[in-house]
Order: sequence, then C-alpha cells, then structure tokens
Amino acid sequence: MALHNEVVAGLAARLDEAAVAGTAIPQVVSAAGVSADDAYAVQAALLDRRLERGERLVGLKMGLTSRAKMAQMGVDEVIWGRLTDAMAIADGGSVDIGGLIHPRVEPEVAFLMGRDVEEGDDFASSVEAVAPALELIDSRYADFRFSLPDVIADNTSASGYAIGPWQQPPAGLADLAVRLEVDGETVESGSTAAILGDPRNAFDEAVRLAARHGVRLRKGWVLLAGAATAAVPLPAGAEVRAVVAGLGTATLRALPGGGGDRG
Ligand code: 0L1
Ligand code: MG
Repeated sequence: MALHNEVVAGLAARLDEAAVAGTAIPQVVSAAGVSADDAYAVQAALLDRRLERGERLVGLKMGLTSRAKMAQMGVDEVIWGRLTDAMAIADGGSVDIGGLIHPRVEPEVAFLMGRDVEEGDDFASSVEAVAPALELIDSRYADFRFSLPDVIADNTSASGYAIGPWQQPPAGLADLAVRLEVDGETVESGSTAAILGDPRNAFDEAVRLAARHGVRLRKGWVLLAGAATAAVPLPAGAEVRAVVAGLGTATLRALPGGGGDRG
C-alpha cells in the first residue's frame, strides 16, 4: 500500500529537522511501519527540502556495499542515497562537524559520469573518471542504530564527501589496497574488493536500483561506490586521508565548529 503523502512529508520533516539541529531522533520510520521500498519516497521528500533551500542534486551514493555491513543489517541488497552540492567538501579542505550528531568517515571510490546513463548502459561507456574519496556519514538516529527502512529514509546517513584527483578509469579496480589514515596513522585498511567484489559492480547496482524509483545518473554526476573499510568516528580537529593504491588520496580536516569548505 502506497504511503500517504502527509506521512511521507512528516517523516521527512523529522529527519531534516534532526539533521539541521544536529539532534538525534528515535527510529520514527520503522515505528510508522514503512517498508524499505516506501522509505525511498521519504528520502525523496527529504531531498526536496534540501532543494527548496537552494541545494542542487549532483549525484548518488551506494551504501551497505560490503558483505559484512549487509550481514550486520540482515539484508542482501545494497541501498542508495542522494548527494547534493552542499555536501561536497573540497579535497584538502575542512568541514565543520560542530553541528553533526556522531560523524563517522569511510574511504571510498568515486565515479564521474561522462553521459546521461540509461538502464543497460555499462561502466566503460558511462564513467569518464575515477577518484579516491572520503565519505562523511552521520546517522540522524540515536546511537547510530536503525533498521533498513530507517536508514534508507535518512538518505543512507549521507552527510558529506571529499573527492581526490579525477583520472581516467584504470584497467582494473577490483583489488586496490585502501588505507584510512587519521592524523597520519592508519586506522583501517582493506581493499576495493570489499565494495561488491569490484567497485564497478556498484555502478551496475546504482543504475538498476535507482531506476526502480525513476532516478537516472546524469552527465557530470558523481557516484560514491561504497566503503572499502569500516567507518570510524571522526574526531574534531583530525585530518583524515583515504589512500587508494594507484588512485591517490582524498583528504579532509574536521573542524570543531565554525567555518569549513562545504558546497
Ligand atoms: O555509506 C554507507 O555505507 C552508509 C550506509 C548506511 C549505514 C551506515 O550509516 O553505516
Ligand atoms: Mg559510504
């Protein structure tokens, strides 16, 4: 049964207000009996609120792309969310985390679309560049705890992202070593293989899953393919770097409040 518009708008308002105020809320979406599929309607309404404030939709992100995260949530499918220009953090720049609830950061791989992508289009003909990236996530739910519909509605915990230098897609992306450094110390290490076996599979999943909701990757959009390691808490004052073998680095600094290079 389709969700009533007022329910969708009310849940989107709760999530948006939590993000703007930096205050955690309970799992209101699952409490309202919303399915994972219907939760995408709440996510779309949440995006509309950002667009009404002047933000632009500039891409998509994939979440729960590692088998470990899927198993943790008891699901066998990845999820996706939306990226706006206001979430972007300049590579090497800073982000104000003073207004966030419990920020975490994870190393990713980003793709740049070279054309409008239709269902059935493949990675090679659609993706014009690849880059190392950092994703800043911040669940709006208390204790970073949620069910699948909750996290989908909450735009898959999206909060920010920094993208390193773009380059032509290399021949292979399936098993590149990845390190996450905080203040020069490696805190997580892994491989791009953790992203659905090969990050290029995240492109196929993004095309397939977003199309179910009428969303298509557009020329110039970014796609964050997913995390190559576990996310770690982001302490104020820290400098964080994702190091992806063969691709380079993406860096951001977390400020305790005031300033920052977003958008
Ligand atoms: O980008 C991600 O994989 C996050 C997906 C949502 C789950 C979480 O917040 O850990
Ligand atoms: Mg992520």
